[in-house]
Amino acid sequence: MENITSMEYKKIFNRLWDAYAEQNVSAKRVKELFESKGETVVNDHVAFRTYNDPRVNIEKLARIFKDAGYVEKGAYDFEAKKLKAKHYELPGVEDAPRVFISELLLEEFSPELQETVKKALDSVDQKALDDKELVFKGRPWNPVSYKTYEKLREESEYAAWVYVYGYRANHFTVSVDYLEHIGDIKAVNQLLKDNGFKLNSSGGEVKGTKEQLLKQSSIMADIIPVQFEEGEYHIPACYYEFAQRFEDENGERYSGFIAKSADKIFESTNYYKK
Ligand code: OOG
Ligand code: NI
Repeated sequence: MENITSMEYKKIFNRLWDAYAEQNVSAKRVKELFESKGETVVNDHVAFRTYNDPRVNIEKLARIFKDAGYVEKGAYDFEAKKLKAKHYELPGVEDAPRVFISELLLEEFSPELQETVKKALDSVDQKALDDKELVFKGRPWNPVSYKTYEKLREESEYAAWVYVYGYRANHFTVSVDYLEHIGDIKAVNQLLKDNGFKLNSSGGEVKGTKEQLLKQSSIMADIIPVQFEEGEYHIPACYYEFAQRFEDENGERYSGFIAKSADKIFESTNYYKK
């Protein structure tokens, strides 16, 4: 049944997709590649990143989705990367994308990193951060320094990514289960490689197993020009992910995330040589 709530989510994701696809040409090209094979692309999930400062934490980013009917489903810990995450679903709407939001645990980093993030957040009008539309706002603080970006990267690639890109979809994820012609995640990966896309191979090109009920892969983030105080630099932006889910012994399709696989997927925004 299409009710007002189930329409609202479509508007949110269309808006997020437009900004994401414009900035990250590879994602758009991959979607077009799949469509040229007669596929309709359905999103398994869309992911966001943030810091755990109460002004911008997971709960803050989740509001717009909760208001559209989403409910919290799973919570995850990433000890090595010092991150936490939650995922949300829209009950009763089978093909609505899940929402995956992670946050960096600031208190586990150096006083310098904490100070950098605090300064950025302090420079923004609190009203702008309170806006439910924060997920569309990109980076609310300006300008950014390349030197600071590099400094943050020494401690956390994630911290540096959020510092530059702020609030936007970090990645969309194609649901392999809805593909009618491209059989499985291995076939997806082969097609991507044949067309010159660079896979994230950290921990293997396919993360997860049938036994874990979730297999995932991703292409490395596009490297795009970003304007810093010191001038323009090319750095990794957003990536595109692929997910194949399996049914458990009761015939129920798994709907959560696998922390061990996710840990490697995060690295899709790391630097790499072209
Ligand atoms: C999230 C990485 C984890 C997944 O599907 O397991 C993830 C990120 O890169 O922000 O997306
Ligand atoms: Ni993901």
